[in-house]
Amino acid sequence: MTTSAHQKMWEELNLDIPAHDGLLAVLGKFYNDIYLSQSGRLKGMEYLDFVLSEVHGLRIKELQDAKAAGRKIIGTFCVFVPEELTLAAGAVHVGLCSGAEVGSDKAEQLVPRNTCALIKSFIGFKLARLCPFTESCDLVIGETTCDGKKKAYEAFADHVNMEVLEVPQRKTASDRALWKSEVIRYKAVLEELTGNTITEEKLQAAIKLVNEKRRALQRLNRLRHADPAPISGRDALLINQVSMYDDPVRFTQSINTLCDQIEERIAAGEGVVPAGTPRLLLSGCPMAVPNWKLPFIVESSGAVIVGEESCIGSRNTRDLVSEEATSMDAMIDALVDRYLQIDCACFTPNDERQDNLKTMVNDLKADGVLHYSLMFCQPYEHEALKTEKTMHQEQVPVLSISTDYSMEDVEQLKTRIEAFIEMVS
Ligand code: BJ8
Repeated sequence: MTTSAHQKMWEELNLDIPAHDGLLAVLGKFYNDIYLSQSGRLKGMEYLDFVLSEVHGLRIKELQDAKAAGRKIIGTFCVFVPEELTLAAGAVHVGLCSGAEVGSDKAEQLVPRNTCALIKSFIGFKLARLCPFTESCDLVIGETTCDGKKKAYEAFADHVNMEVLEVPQRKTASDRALWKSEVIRYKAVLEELTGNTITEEKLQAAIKLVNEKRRALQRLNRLRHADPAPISGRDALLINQVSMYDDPVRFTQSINTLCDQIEERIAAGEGVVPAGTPRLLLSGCPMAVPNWKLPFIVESSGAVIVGEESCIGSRNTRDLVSEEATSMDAMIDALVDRYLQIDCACFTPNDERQDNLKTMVNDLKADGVLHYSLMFCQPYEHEALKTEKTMHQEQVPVLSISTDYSMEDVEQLKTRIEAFIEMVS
């Protein structure tokens, strides 16, 4: 991670420079140990390494340049916020990562201690002045998914300019009507903020652009059906994480190039691990940058991760927006329907998640499922029990893990995961 070249920009963003330098140094070391130490990586991963090395550098410079050119930056925490509308309004859409423990002590001034690590992380990053993405945002969009987030946004709104979208908790006709009204409201919010009208042409182009990004990630996921696994779960997770904040056109091109290389590798019968290596599906809460703890433990314990049933994974890429619609109303309907297919644990009932999990286990030829919940995440901790039941019925081994961003439980997790891998082997 570069530290000096962008110092002035970080000062202008009012970051806490010494603390930020310390954060980059730790992240650089962490990345080196977890990512660059892997063998047999594809050439195309160099792009991802570069993007990650410049995550607080060149990407932030691009955001500043976009702002100087009159574009607005929209920060989000959830895959429910329609990126298509953001792009159609000429704004930049970035995910605010929230995958590190840093700043959690400060966050506890605003939210209870028993709040999940992801929420504490985004509040901590802001209060500790450590995230140049958050500081670059003109508007942050929250959503009423879990109780933890929606209450945290009340306190967070004192520190950032924010709007909260109401996401229903069920999927009945009246819930759909509510969600449609929120999508229309988001469109109006964007138009007012940017001063741009979202035309049918612009929205149609944005739908295609975001679909192309999702198609590239779907292609990557399909290639992971191969045995031996052609790419590590760590690298696949990184790709999904970078998809949240990189330029969508550049990202899509790079992932398609990477997929070309993966196809060559599969044709040659090669992989990152030997054929027959235990294959695990990771399922549960999103893993934001730099939350790489669990994949690293799994893949340094003799297994390979072949899929992520998560919002930083297939939950965000599985469904496309229909491209048939051309009128504004029909495109809004297409967006509403696509986003309501998201099987977040915040919904009740949420049986489609269990169905999607079974499909993934079969397609990926997974030997077992690792269900991952962040501690104090009620929705996913509840669904861990449901997932265990489904997998037992399917006779698929499952292990539920509840953890946070600290490193204190690494040895304990390693012991449990090693025993699980031995069992599925
Ligand atoms: S659509 S998964 S991105 S809400 S881990 S903050 S649920 S207490 S992140 Fe999510 Fe949107 Fe759903 Fe996806 Fe709450 Fe749980 Fe914390 Fe969570």
